[in-house]
Amino acid sequence: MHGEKGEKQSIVKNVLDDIKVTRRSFLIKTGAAAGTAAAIGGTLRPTLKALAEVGESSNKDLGEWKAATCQGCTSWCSKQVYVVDGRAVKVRGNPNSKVCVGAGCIRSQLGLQQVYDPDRIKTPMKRTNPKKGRNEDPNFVPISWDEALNTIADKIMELRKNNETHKYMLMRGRYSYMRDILYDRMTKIIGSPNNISHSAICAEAEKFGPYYTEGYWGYRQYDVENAYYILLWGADPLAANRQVPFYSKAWGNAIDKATIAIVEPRLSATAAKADEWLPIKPGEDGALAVAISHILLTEGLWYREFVGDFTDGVNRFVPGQTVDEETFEEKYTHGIVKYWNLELKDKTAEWASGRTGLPVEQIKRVAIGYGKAAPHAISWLGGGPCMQVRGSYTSMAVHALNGIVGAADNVGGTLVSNKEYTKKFPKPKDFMDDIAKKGKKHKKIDQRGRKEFPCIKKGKPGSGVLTNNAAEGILNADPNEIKVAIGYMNNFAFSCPQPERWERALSKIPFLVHITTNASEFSWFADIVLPDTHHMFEKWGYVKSIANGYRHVTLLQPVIKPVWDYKTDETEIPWLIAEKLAERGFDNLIRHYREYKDPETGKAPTNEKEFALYALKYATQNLWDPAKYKGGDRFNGWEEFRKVGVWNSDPYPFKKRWGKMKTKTGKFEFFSETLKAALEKHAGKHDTTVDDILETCLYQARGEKAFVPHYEEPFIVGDEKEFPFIHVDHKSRLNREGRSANCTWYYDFKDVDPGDVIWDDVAKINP
Ligand SMILES: Nc1nc2c(c(=O)[nH]1)N[C@H]1C(S)=C(S)[C@@H](COP(=O)(O)OP(=O)(O)OC[C@H]3O[C@@H](n4cnc5c(=O)[nH]c(N)nc54)[C@H](O)[C@@H]3O)O[C@H]1N2
Ligand SMILES: Nc1nc2c(c(=O)[nH]1)N[C@H]1C(S)=C(S)[C@@H](COP(=O)(O)OP(=O)(O)OC[C@H]3O[C@@H](n4cnc5c(=O)[nH]c(N)nc54)[C@H](O)[C@@H]3O)O[C@H]1N2
Ligand code: SF4
Ligand SMILES: [Mo]
Repeated sequence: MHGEKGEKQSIVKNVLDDIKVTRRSFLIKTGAAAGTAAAIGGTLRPTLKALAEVGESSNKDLGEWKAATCQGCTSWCSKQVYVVDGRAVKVRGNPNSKVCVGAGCIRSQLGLQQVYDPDRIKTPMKRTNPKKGRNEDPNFVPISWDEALNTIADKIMELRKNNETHKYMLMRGRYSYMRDILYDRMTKIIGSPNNISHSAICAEAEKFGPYYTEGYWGYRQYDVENAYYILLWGADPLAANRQVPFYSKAWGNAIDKATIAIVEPRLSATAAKADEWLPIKPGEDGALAVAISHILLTEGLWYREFVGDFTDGVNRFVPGQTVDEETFEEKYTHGIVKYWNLELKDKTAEWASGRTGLPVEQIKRVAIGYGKAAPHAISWLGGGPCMQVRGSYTSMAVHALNGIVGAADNVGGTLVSNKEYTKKFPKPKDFMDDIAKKGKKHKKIDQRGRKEFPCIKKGKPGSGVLTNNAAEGILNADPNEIKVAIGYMNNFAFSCPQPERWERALSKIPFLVHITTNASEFSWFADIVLPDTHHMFEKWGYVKSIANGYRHVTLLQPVIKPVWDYKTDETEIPWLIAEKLAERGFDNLIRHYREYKDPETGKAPTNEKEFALYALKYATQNLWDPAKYKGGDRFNGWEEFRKVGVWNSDPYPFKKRWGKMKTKTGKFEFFSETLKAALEKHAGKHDTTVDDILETCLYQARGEKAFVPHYEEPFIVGDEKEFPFIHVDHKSRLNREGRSANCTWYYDFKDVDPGDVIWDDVAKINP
């Protein structure tokens, strides 16, 4: 961590040299999509070479490019799949997407191995060993779809008969926007509050900062091509994070134009190509962010057109001294002086250097470089620095930099999502009977909203999910036991911290269903496993994504001949369950689903396949129906949209949100009135003070500091004497979230990540 500067530079240089030489020689041979695969390893291994060298011209007559969508990560790229005789043979970026700009990603190719994985689950299965546990073989045996669905419907009916529908639970991992059919509507109409998503193990804290400063809860996009400084915090957009294809394509120009600095304990792919690598001590990002803010203010580098100025133009931000709020007139921001007084005035580079292990000169150089590039200076927050205990305030401090330099909503800055016009599915209310209404009123199994769990998503206490704590709720039957549960496209016994706790929790659920393509750690505890379609090649659905100043809505479509009898998690399976429930005298769900009519013919669906298609046409109608046109790309109708596969929004309206941000004040809040209101509301619900809430939640701030971005010491678990390392993990360039581990190419090309070797696992230690 504290190595000599020269040492660090030579490491960077070596990696850089490796990448340059092999990448160039590689590019001569093949296209860019598979480019990085051979970049660091140097040699081209046969499988991928074969794939890459099948040029478009050589097999033009054999097959057809069909529009599809990849969900290998949350980039949610629009793709095209080359299909020959009903079989997918290769994948490329969809040139029709303004978000992906036709660019590719090496990880998408692994989808081919996933869909034809000989280890895929081919038929429904049931457990024959009633005992559950890590060392208990479930002894699964194949059963028919009919038997599987009948059993599931019987279990749900039992809950309904006993007035205990709140003991039903739905767990969601990765999803498409068809999710509400299974996740929301089905759970509500059965009568349970317990739909639990994976979001809290994904990126909720990353959304916290942007929300409590500029009122935006969501992923951001970055105008890298117009930026003069790009400061990345634990985000590795050439390998992970979001919109890898777009940023990989744009990065060459970005590097030419902008200074790129990356704050990362690890030498990531992006760090290896950056101007500055700040190998920070893990968990100390908040210290660096407030020190940079301190320097921006003392050096007079804030962006006056956004933040405003001292009324007499004299800079009173002097280290250690408080400033009179009356002397500063703000424009589109709120509370810059309060932020200074409450937090920044003592947070010097020297102080931050002691916490972060970074040299004082580097902190100053980066701060000044960043400030001089204002307003075209991006502060780009990834999950690493904030998806940890006390990470919310780090998230605010890092995002607040965008406010100080006026990069929020600005050219060369950080942007929110463009408008899109998809429709919500029909409302469930009329189909919820008294049992359902009563069941739904129970508290959620993840215990959100309790005093120790504010979960203040979008300013509403108790509204955010607490994924990992659901295990605790299940184990302690608190607020109630869970008797019947369904999980889909998730693997909480693997993807959640302390997965062993999930193994115990899942063992305790008397009846568990897993809807999945492959048997995973989660499936091991299931009573019934249902074989699911693969999202990229076999499913109807849609997702939305942003980059390049656009938003796209891209279609998931069945583009290949199915090899086995799979059914789709978010549409077909809930329909089939609804049919079985109707056979048992409870037809509310199927009556609800029949409302999802084909907008072209007005026909109600009569089977699961029609339902999947009509539901998608229903949700996307405003995008493809010329009579409903609202903006963005225009289509003649469904068929054209389906062929093109993607709708693009209008271009980004820069600065439209200045003064109209969705915060309490409408401004970019350094003193967050929005957070203050949320915390006070939560404290009020528990008849206590905000300070007491902070103490209960293990935060260090007290008083008004709780409402400004600020430094909190990292919460490190374990004894430093016993284990003098801090563990940090990251996403490999080949990780399709938790879903590529069964692909041989994953191991064959593992060395695309700096420092990795093929067919092995590597621990990297920061020198
Ligand atoms: N150590 C560590 N843990 C992490 C992370 C990390 O970086 N490091 N990242 C976190 C993040 S950001 C996230 S979002 C979560 C993700 O964690 P989860 O939401 O739990 O998702 P995955 O682990 O990707 O597991 C998905 C499962 O779905 C199944 N599956 C695979 N393909 C398909 C398909 O096409 N359809 C369906 N229905 N099922 C499929 C497989 O059984 C697979 O195991 O993990 C989190 N956990
Ligand atoms: N290749 C690939 N890309 C993906 C995914 C994938 O599975 N594979 N999954 C997608 C998903 S679901 C999500 S949510 C996004 C998340 O993408 P990111 O937001 O980029 O999050 P992570 O990859 O979890 O972590 C980012 C980086 O944080 C670093 N890090 C860890 N601790 C610290 C710290 O204390 N300080 C700093 N500064 N850095 C730290 C890690 O080294 C890692 O490189 O990625 C998406 N993109
Ligand atoms: S793996 Fe991620 S970045 Fe790559 S194509 Fe799929 S969604 Fe896009
Ligand atoms: Mo995620």
